[in-house]
Amino acid sequence: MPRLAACSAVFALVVLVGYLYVTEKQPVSVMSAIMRAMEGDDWEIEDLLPKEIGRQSQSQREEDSDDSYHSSSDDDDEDALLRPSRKKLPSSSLWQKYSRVLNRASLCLCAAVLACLALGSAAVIYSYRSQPRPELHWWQRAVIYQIYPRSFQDSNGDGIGDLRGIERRVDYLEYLGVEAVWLSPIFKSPMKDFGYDVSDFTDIDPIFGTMADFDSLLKALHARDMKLILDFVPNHTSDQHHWFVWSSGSRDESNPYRDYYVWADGRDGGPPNNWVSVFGGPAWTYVASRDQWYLHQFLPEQPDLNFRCPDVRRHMENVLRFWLEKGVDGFRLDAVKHLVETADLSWHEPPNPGYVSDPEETLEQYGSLLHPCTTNLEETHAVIREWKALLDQYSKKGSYRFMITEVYDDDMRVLMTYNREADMTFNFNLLGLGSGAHAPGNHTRRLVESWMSNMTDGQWPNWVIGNHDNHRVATRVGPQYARAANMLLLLLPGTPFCYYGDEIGMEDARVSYNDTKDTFALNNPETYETKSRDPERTPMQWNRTENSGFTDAGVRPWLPLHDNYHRLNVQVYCLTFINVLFPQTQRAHPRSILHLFRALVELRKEPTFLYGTIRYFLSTPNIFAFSRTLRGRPTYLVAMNLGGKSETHSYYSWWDGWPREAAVVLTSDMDREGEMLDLKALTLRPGECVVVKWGRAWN
Ligand SMILES: [Ca+2]
Ligand SMILES: [Ca+2]
Repeated sequence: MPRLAACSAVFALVVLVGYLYVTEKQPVSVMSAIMRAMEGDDWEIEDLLPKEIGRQSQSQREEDSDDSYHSSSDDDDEDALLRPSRKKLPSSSLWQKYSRVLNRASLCLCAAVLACLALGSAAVIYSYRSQPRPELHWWQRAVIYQIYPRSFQDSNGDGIGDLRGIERRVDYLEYLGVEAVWLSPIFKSPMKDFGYDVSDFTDIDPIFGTMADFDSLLKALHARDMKLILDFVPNHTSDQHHWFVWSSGSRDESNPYRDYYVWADGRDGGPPNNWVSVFGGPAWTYVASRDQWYLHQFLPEQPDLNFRCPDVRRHMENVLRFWLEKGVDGFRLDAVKHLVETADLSWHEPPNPGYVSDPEETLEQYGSLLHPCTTNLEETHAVIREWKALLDQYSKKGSYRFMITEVYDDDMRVLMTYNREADMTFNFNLLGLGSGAHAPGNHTRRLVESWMSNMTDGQWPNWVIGNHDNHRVATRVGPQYARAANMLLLLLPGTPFCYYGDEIGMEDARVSYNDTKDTFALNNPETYETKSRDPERTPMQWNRTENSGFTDAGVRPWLPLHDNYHRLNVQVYCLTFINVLFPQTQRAHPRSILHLFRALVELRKEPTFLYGTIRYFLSTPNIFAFSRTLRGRPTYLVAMNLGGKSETHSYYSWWDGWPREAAVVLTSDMDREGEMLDLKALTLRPGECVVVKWGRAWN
């Protein structure tokens, strides 16, 4: 619309100037002619015509006068004496007709010019007047902070984080500005997969505390207007869950839990089919008491529930109701694409033609097969839709109950199907973020664009740069790019998910095999370092004291701390000469990554970032730049250099209304705020990201 307005105005001006030019550059005569016409006065064509034509016209009229006007009245003669230069044209003259036509045409033209100017002005005003914006849900406005409970804060000196510890850090969460917290599983569990093997879905594991501790934490978060999202792990239970204990006891019809899990008879002395576990090796384990095999798409200690059994569906719905009644604000649904399997358990899964085997792997790998029998079945989608409907019932009671699903899949159509069924499905595209020499600028644009362009109307985007199953972003992209990665996370359209510690740039710790706790890694001793998820799960680095404030001094934390915790922590002392004399904490240090994160959280509250559209302005092998625009609000340009060398580009664009200079709002090093940057030649250092803005709010 601004472009339409500008075009209208420019068109009007061009027409006006052009018209004035052909009228022998005599704007005064044009205006005076208009005024005379409006006053009903007579006027001459010479006023409007070029001089040659005017002179020709004059001589013609004199000839005509000799021939035809010799009998004009005395009054006319007197009038002619009074106004000798403005003799009337003969009524039959071609020039008179021409003058009338031109007279009317000029009036119409002037009216059109004025109309165009008015239209242009109105369009400009309209385009900059903001329209009412829809009310966003809390999960659309919030920065959601993922806490891995074992590693956030220990309160009782056993070296393992717990609920009371998290409550002790609620002030920190409020300080960060995050408005929702997602807790990885806290339910009763033998911890073979650290809480993702649940033995009681409606009780708290003693390692994390009690139900009273949970109630207290929920109350503390709500008191600060923060929401709590729980992990819901529906695909499987622990093999210690009483359902499985009963189910594996016998296959007699008298056993009420007989069909709670996916049981099948063996084939040729082996498992029922060729299915492989996500963690490697067969997805089936034999149980002698039933003389049958049970399915586990993950660890053998995580038997898959049978979602074709109505009682299982009913029980799992009741689990959701239990926590909803307690006031929990939402759920993250774990591994949902694995929920339902084919009814015929004799089917084999086909080999993956694109799989390249690794000679070091001792177990058959999940990637060696395609998985049409165990993932993304229509019945799975039906279950998810049922749960969404259940949450919607509770949403009507006054607070929205949020649901996000976890699905790792390469097919964007599959992901968008899940995205429509829940409020969102996780967008893991940015886990593929790169840096340095591998064209990370263009690559980042592709990662962002592929999600945004595949969403349909009404869907809401989200972004993840780290979680408990993937190496930390500062390790993946390099510490010098961690700030830019956080800026990308918080300034793209949609909801950002921040993994604990990424706000201070925590890095993967090196965990020896002897210290390794992740069963996935322990099952693959030869390749444990590539498999282990322990490095991204090490304790939160709060300060530089022993154990970094995570647990008491002298206690052995459940995983070793990263040895950089002395210099990289929430309350770090910067060991420069100045700071030795005047110690500063990261919280106090005005340019720390922690302060950058908080500034980003604040900046994200600007309506342009909450509601505005994204436009991909520039991507090169090193640079990714996008703008965020919202009618009636300032426009922002976010430009980052994810490559290995400095690059200078022009970000000026007259056509888009982008100025030559714009004010810096924020930079990754927080050192240029308030400066005016020359957008015609903006240089970005490796890892540098700048946010500039122009325009002003019209409401
Ligand atoms: Ca503890
Ligand atoms: Ca399943």
